[in-house]
Amino acid sequence: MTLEERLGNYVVEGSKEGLIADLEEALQNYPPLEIINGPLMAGMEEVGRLFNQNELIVAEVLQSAEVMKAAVAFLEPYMEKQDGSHKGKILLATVKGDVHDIGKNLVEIILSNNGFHVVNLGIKVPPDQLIQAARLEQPDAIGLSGLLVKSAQQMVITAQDLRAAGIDVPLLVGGAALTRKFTSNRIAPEYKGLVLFAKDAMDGLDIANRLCK
Ligand code: B1M
Repeated sequence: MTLEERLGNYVVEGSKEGLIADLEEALQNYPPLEIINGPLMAGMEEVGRLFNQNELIVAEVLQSAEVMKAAVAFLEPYMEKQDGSHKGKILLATVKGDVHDIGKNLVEIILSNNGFHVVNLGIKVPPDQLIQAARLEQPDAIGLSGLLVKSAQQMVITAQDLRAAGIDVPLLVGGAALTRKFTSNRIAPEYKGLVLFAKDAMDGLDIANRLCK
C-alpha cells in the first residue's frame, strides 16, 4: 500500500496502530491540511459508503471518527498560525439533533489559527442556547454545522428563531447535507442578516475573512 492508501486505511479500519509514524512521514511531503483533505477525508468517504451499504455498524464508524480526531489533533500543531491578531469573534455550533463534530472542529482549528476568536458551543445545540450565547458573546458571525438531512431543515428553524430573537449577525453554514442552493433558497429567506454557505473549512475561513475585514 502507498502512504496515502495507508492513511485512508487507518480511518476505514478504525485503527491507530502505525498512524502517527505515517503522519510524520506524510508531513515531509504535504502540508497538514492537505493530508486531512486528501487521504484522511477519502477514508471517511469510504466509511460513509460502507456504512450506507450496511457493511459497517455505528460502533465501527465511531472508531473511524476517533482515528480521524487523533490524526487532526496530531496535525494541528503543524498548521500555519497567525498569532496575536483578533480579527473577530465567531460562535460555532453543530445544530440541534446532530452529533457530528469533526468538520465543525476543523473549522474551529482553522479559524482560530488564523486570528479569529472562536466560541465553540459543541454539538446538538438548540436555538435557545445559541440565542443566549449570541446575546452574551456578541459575535461577529455565527457558524452552524450539520451533516444529517434533517440538520439542513434544523438550520432553517434556527435561522427563524434567531431572527425572532432580533439577531442578525451573518450566518455561516456548512456540512455535508447542505448545498449553496438550499442555503439561498431555504435558509436565507428566513433570516434578516446575511447567510453564507461554506463548502469546506478553508472556504469558511475565506468567508470569515471577508466578513470581518
Ligand atoms: Co454519521 N452519518 N450518523 N456518524 N457519519 C453520516 C453524515 C452519513 C452521510 C453516513 C451515511 O449514511 N453514508 C449519514 C447521514 C444521512 C443523512 O442524513 N443524509 C449518517 C447517519 C445516518 C448517522 C446516524 C443517524 C447513524 C445511526 O445512529 N443510525 C447517527 C446520527 C446521530 C446524530 O447526529 N443524531 C450518526 C452517527 C455518527 C457517529 C457518531 C458514529 C460518527 C460521528 C462522530 C463525530 O463526529 N464525533 C459518524 C460519522 C463519522 C459519519 C461519517 C462517516 C463521516 C463524517 C465526518 O466526520 N466527515 C458521515 C459520512 C460522510 O460524511 N461521508 C456520516 C469528515 C469531516 C471532516 O467532514 O463534517 O462533512 P464534514 O466537514 C467538512 C464539510 O462538510 C465542511 O468542512 C469540512 C471539510 O473541511 N463543514 C463546514 C462542516 N461543517 C462546517 C461548518 C462551516 C463550514 C464548513 O461553517 C460553520
